[in-house]
Amino acid sequence: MGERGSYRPLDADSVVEFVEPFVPGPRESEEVGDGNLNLVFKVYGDGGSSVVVKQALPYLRLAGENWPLTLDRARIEAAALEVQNRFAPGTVPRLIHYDSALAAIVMEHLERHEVWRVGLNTQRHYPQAPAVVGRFCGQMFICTSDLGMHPEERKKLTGRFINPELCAITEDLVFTAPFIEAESNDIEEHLTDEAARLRSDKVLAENVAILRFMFRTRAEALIHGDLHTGSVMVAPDDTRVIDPEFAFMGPMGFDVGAVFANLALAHIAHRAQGHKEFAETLPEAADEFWAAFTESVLSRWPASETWRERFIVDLVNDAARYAGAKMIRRIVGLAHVTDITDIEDDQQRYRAQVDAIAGGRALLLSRRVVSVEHLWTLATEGEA
Ligand code: SR1
Ligand code: MG
Repeated sequence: MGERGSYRPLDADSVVEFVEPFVPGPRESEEVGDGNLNLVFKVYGDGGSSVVVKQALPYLRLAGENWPLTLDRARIEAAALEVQNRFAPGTVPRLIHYDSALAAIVMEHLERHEVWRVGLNTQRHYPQAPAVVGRFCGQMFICTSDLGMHPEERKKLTGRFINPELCAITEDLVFTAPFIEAESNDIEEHLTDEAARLRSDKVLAENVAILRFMFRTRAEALIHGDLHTGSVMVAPDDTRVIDPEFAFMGPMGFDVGAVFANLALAHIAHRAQGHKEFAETLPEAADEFWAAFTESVLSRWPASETWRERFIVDLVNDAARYAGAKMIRRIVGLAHVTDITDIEDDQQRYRAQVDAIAGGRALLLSRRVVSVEHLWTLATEGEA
């Protein structure tokens, strides 16, 4: 198995054969993929051993075979896991094997973990998670940017992470489609007017075009590229960032903005449902994420370099705008978030959707965001 040209989608039987070198038999498998793109199997072997196998399909799982998608994303994910394990050890799953012909990755099975978004939706508190994700970002940004990596090595890294097709998905689904009439948009009927208002706002269109240009051109560091709360696995004593198939050398603010956007969406969703106490844990999570992130960055950067303070303030400002685009796409674009889609009461769901659009819009239209408090107020109150 694994020869060039021998790609075929794995199934419950063939995946068991595929992992033979890594898991002692007898083995059992189950397909558990609930994401938008790939097949994911858990394979259990003798003596309590187990692994996860993630295989790229030649199309987008969410849309079906009429939306073809490169298998190269499995190579990108394996390479990103390797680099993340090197620079941010303990914060991502261990990479066990990558098979290029099958576009499949064998990795550590995080048995005790659940997806952070699922934990947030069910009001389970994981107090360590925000700081681990903050440190993950800080370590990756310093170690893979010109701030911490030799320029020649960084340029080679850039070559390894050319990821045009997955970047194109983001350019389209985050920065373009939600702001125009697009077939891919998924708009609940009661949001027809709000979505039309977004499409007719010329200043918004201008700001989002600038943001898309920044996303396309700022090869600052190896970013995760899709760092929402569904890309984090949590246990009471352990947190791991998963799913780096969108990784490329891009703007740091995009990952930071993704974390803020998803915490803000969780807050807005719980607030709309009257879960006051849990909603109030989310601004704290945002603060903890940011404190760990800045601590991680500043501790690796000599204090004599005074521009580091300016760098951090500029980063919040970038992150605020990216967060705005990300919030809006999760309401009127393709691929919504269960924080909001799972709200069964129509009035509460509508409230959350309208608040998320207002937050996203306020972030995208803001002139200059200089602190996380400012960012959070815009995101969750829709104004400064
Ligand atoms: C078409 S794939 C939809 C979304 O799923 C991923 O998680 C990314 O966020 C992407 O935009
Ligand atoms: Mg993903």
